[in-house]
Amino acid sequence: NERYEPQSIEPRWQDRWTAAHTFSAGNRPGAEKRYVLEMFPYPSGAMHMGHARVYTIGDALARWLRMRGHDVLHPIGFDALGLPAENAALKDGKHPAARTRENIVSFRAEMRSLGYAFDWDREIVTADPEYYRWNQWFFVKMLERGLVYRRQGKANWCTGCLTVIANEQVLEQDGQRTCERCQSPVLEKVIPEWAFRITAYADALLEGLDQLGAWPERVTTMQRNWIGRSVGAQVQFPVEGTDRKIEVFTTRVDTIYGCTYVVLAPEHPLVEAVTRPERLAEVRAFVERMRRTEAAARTGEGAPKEGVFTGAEAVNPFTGARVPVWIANFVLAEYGTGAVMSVPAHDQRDFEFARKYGLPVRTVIQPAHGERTPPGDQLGAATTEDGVLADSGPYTGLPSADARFRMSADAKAKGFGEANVRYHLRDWGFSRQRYWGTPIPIIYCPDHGAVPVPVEDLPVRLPEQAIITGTGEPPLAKVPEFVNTVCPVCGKPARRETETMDTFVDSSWYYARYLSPKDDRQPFDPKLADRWLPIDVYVGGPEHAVMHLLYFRFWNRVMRELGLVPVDEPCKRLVTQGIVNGPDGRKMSKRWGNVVAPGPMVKRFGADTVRMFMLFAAPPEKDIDWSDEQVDGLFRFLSRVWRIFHARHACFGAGEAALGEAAGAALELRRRTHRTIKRVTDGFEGDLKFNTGIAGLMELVNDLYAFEPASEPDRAAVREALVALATLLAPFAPHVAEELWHAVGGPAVEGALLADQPWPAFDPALVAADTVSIAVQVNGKLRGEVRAAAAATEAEVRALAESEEKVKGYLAGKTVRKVVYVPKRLVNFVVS
Ligand code: ANZ
Repeated sequence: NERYEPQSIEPRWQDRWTAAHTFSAGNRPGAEKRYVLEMFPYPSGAMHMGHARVYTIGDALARWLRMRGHDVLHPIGFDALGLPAENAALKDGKHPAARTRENIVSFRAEMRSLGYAFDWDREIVTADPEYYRWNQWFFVKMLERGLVYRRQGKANWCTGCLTVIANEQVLEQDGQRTCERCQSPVLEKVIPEWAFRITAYADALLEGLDQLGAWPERVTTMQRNWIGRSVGAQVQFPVEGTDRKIEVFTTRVDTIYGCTYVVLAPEHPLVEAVTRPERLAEVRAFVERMRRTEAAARTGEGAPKEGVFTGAEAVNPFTGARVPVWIANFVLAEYGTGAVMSVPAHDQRDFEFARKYGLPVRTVIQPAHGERTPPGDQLGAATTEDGVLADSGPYTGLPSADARFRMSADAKAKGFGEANVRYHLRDWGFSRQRYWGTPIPIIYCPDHGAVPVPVEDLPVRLPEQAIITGTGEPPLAKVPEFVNTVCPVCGKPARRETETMDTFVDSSWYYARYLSPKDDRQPFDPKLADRWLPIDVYVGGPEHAVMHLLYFRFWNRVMRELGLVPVDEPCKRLVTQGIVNGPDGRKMSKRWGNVVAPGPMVKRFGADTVRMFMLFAAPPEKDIDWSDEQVDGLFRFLSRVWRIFHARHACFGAGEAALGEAAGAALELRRRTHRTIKRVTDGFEGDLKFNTGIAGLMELVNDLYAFEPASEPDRAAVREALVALATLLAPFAPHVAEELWHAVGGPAVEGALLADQPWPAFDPALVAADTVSIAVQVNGKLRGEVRAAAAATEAEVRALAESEEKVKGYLAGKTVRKVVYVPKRLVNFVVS
């Protein structure tokens, strides 16, 4: 066929790969393993361009690694449980199970049509009881280890989703707290909930980041900040006239001589106890008002500082000074001890508050060099840097860091404080008052309390016939057949837990389930984990930096303690891909009417063109704009590739033996071929730069068009270029690559597939820095030719020429009288 018609060739190769089980993991037992994973899709809607991009990136890599001889695991599955499917059900009444089933069918078809090299035999769907059963199993194991507990927690209540959501799912912007999923306001609500003790791993997760050198720094930094380790001290301030003590957490105990007041969070348990009777009414009114104000509006940077005096005084244990006790909006009950010592001279928030309420400001830190900080009453803003202590009793003159160390030790010795470490990371509350999730395997017995379901009895199945109301009451509570059960301990009537698990539980360990997806005795086979883990390359969106990517690191550590996995960190290298915007440069969205779906594009241009666009538009990390012209350009490129194979079919039979004789333009073509092999290979190693590799292929194709073969060595050079071109295209445009590789006579063996072939090696000599051919004359007559580096010196060229076989004879026994040298052109020996 003269015309490139992807629609007529692509399905054929997809069938061939499937029939041959080409992408089954484990079929190269002797080879080094590589585990390439893309974040699995959430099938709440149809496949979009963002999916096409992430899977194309991972696929190119997986295909390339196979060609490099590795045993590659490249699985796929569906993250099927969770809120979006349930929210959609509220709108149109379609059962989430039916919706996800349908969407999965269309996802599979689209993924197949894009030619992804997935090992489909390992597909998992988290909504299957065979999968979520193991979520429940992990829950029970973690409960046994004290890593799961029930708490009376302040939870983030989404007013749209009507369920609790994790801290990580709350967006904070301009003093507004909204749900990342539905953009509704998020309120705080006190409710009982189940939580994972991820904070027990705070240090481990922090230290583990040091092993993740191949993760984008942006992501590790976000995780570091999210864990938020603060080294400081806890100090107790006795409250005058009572036996109560206010304990504060500070990272700057070196400033304590400048403490001029103490502040409690409005929710602090001591508020009522310390407030003087005459101030109680005012304090209560303030506290009540703060309860109704969203946390972000209270504590955001720009939020006005507000407070109320309790009438009480506390004693600074270092100085004996009495300072007033206030309550203020900017102190959080959940962080530290819920109380702070305020040092307005050296903390900006405290400074603004002090100025507003006329509280004293005392400078106690001076810069080590340079201009002195004025006394408190003349300060325009807090000076927050470390320095040298001033007006600080026995500590005066010490540098801040030394002072912190000594003061913590002294506090400890005197019994009013100690050094302390605090984290911003909170435990992971994972109870959801929703239907479409893993049922939490707990039974409430009147006599035995919360009893875990014995692991033999798992799974606790999600009933099909739940009524999804969206009222905030768990839908499972309205299914009596589900709720009513018996206590596993005593057999008396009991009730099941009706909450379900956060969908992030599903994605916390799915990468390990792929190892033995049908295992019904254990979550996965630990022996296979020994072979396949960690994930070598994980591709997914940067928006998962602190949710999924932190949870799965946590879960992996728990799995290691359970003896299931051999490594602390689940994933060596992370690639975070950029967004695919619409042609107008805006994020694709129904709202802008700029959505381009992959399905119709594949129908129109073929999968190979869509894949090429995804990889050529920019390196994986960068955002790209969908561009019809560029897509069209890539289609034209593949058509050009197609036509040059047809135009040069006379070269297909050329023997390799003639390659060595290629000279002149044919040699230049060979050099281009080998340089292209190097360039495409480099694009896979180190930083992923598929785009420059593809640009190299374009140049190679141009050179092929420009070269008319006339001799057997010429034809051999063309054939070499064509075979390389097809092979190098294989990770990017695998269908057309197979087709052309077979055409040029690639397969040495019947039934061979390009996808299985070794990746080509380049000849370093042909790749070396530019060379030039230099004519060698003896007494003005052409006697030979040498190739030298373009940058070679006269002496080097002369040495090369003298050792050239054909020239040697003319020089033998003669005396060289003179050498004429024209750089990059000619060397002439004048002899007698
Ligand atoms: C006195 C002080 C003086 C502070 C100074 C800072 C500068 P990170 O680094 O985030 O851990 N703080 C402590 N608990 C708080 C709470 N529950 N709500 C609001 N603020 C709280 O921050 C620790 C610092 O934040 C602590 O150190 C405390 O203020 C404040 F020149 O104590 B500092």
